[in-house]
Amino acid sequence: MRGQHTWNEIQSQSDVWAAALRHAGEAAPGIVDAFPLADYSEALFIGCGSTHYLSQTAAALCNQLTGVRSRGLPSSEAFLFPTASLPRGGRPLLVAVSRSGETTETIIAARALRENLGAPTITVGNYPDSTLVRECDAAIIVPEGREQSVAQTRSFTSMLVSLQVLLGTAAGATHYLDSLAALPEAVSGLLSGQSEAMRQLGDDPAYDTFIFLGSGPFYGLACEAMLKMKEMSLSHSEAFHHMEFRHGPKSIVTNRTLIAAILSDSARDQELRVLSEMRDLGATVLLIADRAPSPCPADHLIELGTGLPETARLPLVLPPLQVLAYSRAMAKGLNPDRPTNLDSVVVLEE
Ligand code: F1P
Repeated sequence: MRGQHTWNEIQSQSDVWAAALRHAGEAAPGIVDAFPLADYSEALFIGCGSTHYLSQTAAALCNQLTGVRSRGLPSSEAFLFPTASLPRGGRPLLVAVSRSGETTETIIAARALRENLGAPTITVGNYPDSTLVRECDAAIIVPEGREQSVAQTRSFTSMLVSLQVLLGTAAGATHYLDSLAALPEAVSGLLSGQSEAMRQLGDDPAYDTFIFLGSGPFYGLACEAMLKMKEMSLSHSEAFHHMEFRHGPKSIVTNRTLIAAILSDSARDQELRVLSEMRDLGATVLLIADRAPSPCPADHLIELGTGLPETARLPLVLPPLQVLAYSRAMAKGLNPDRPTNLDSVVVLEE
């Protein structure tokens, strides 16, 4: 049935996150012992498409948890513009994020950094027998996150949970690591409680433009949600940092604009001000918050209610937005399992 794989993959995230916690919990201590972050000039996270956006979130999270300078880059930049993107001195630790472990750009970038900068390479993904797993120094793999669908949903969040465990272990943040154990049950409740509301919102033909707002570690996730909406439903969708949206892009807001906003802890008040202004311009606002603000500048609210800090609750913001994109695609008669023009892995002629 049209979209069946995508729906099942979205709905299976609770079990997949439990598996990610298990696999990453087993692998992370050995990786951190072998490659202590303090030994490197920076942490560099690379990926393509969804995994580029995941790299951006991982870099922000690494900075927050460890204080080690971290950056997220598209894999292509790392080898096509080395002087613009790589350090001249120092030795970075490279984390190559890739569901398949077969994306040519990420393989080339990992080889180049190892050969040119002597960078140790760690890969995070979902396929144990991949080229990246064979060629990298260490790997965290969550096979349970594998998908039939082209668009990443549970694979993405399984890699995010794995990165949270890896970076929490590197930071020695035991309380943070303990808090992650709540994620599988939290996402189970979230999916059963919010999927219908997100299906209805996705079905609503009133919207022709979808804006996703996220700041700090949430920006990469806003970009991923934007990509899901684009890949699955072929809709006009864009992602911005909350405050950046005011500096020009807000000019496109009409009463057919849906803004999905991820509320942080760090910039909560400023983010709420932006949403209030956008509603005055006619936008409809879907707000994802851990606890409901009062007053609440939103037309639709998803209250996560975890009590977890922003660095721990990161993956929870995605499943409702995955359902939103899925429902938009289904409402338009599209098949989210097979997005137009897309392949599950981009393999280039070398
Ligand atoms: C990277 C990627 C995906 C995208 C599509 C094409 O794959 O760009 O992010 O959704 O499937 O490939 P990978 O390196 O994460 O396997």
